[in-house]
Amino acid sequence: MASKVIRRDLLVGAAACAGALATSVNNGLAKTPRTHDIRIKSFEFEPQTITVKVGDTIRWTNEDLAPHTATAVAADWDTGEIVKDDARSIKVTEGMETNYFCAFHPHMKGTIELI
Ligand SMILES: [Cu+2]
Repeated sequence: MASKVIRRDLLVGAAACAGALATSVNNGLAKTPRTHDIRIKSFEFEPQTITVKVGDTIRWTNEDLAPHTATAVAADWDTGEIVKDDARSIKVTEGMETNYFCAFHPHMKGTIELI
């Protein structure tokens, strides 16, 4: 019993060290890719507008019973169908279309602000 507790503490300590190291390394770089989460809930993208940088990842998670997509208006990217409780990610690339909608429910719209 006691050894298990100690082992868990060591793991937490190691994870904290790795996190601190990653932070200090990243501070020296201009770009730190981020993952931006968008919830699809009640037939809306939430948040509807997000601000991202090239290299970041956008992840849509569907909390509705109905399936949805995040599809670029110019059709240059598409998550494909996202069923309930599933998530799909798209990596932000230079010049990608920033307006998107749901292919099944075109009134659902979202905007990506690329900086
Ligand atoms: Cu939809």
